[in-house]
Amino acid sequence: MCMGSETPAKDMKQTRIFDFNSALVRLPGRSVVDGLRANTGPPPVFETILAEHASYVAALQAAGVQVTILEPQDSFPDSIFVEDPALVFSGAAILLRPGAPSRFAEAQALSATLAARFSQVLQLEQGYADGGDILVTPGRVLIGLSARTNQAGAATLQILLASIGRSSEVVETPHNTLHLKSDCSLVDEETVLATRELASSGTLQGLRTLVVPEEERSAANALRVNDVLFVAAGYPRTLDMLAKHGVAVVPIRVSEIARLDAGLSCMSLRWFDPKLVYENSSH
Ligand code: CIR
Repeated sequence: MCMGSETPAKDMKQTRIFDFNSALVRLPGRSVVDGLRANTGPPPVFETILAEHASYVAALQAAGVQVTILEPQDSFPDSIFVEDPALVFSGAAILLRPGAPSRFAEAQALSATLAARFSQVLQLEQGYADGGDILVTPGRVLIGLSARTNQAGAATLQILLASIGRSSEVVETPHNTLHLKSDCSLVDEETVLATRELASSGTLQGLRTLVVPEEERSAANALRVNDVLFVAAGYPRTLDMLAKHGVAVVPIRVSEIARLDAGLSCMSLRWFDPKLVYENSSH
């Protein structure tokens, strides 16, 4: 991968919080159709999920990210949503404790994969926390309390984050929302896309908010990767608003994945690996 810069590659570092050169994803297994979901609509179709996942991986690669694709894990129907069992930064990873019983052991299943990629792997030892409840902003890490993330998990996570130099804040997640990031996502260093409910709660203080139209709530889970913002396809007013804001938007179809209460951020773990830049520069 060419990083395209006049800076000597070995000196390159993450300059913005959403500059990523590495990501982990997990292929959906056939059991994905039995994943957790609150909605009562028809179950998702495996082949369509597979196709949506493939487009998502291609979009990450096109955005300049080297993607490691893990084998499916049929024993964990929701294991395609790798964002929930771990939290990663440049150089450090934290294994979380997912709050849904059927997902709890997903963190352990990621342990060796993370140990091979991060010099420091910390482990949450108490309470519960899902990665979907964690929004990393330039100033602080927001940890949303939800049905999956409790006070004990959030407080313990704050200690781990402090140990790797990250300040954090525990916030409320809107009622009836699965995860904090079901309702918001980072657009750029100063701006967050959010539902009206979250935007008016005071939680996002200090950040500019772009509010999604009420009928396009599901568009709030977007994903900023390098110079582009992935947004769920099918939400024209949100796409229009973001284009006017000046960000390069890449619509991605995730309507089948949405049947599992999931969106764009949950299907990957993303980070900047300075070693990868150095290795790539040597050949
Ligand atoms: C679950 O209920 O855990 C999955 N069906 C969806 C997880 C979505 N994760 C995310 O938004 N980070």
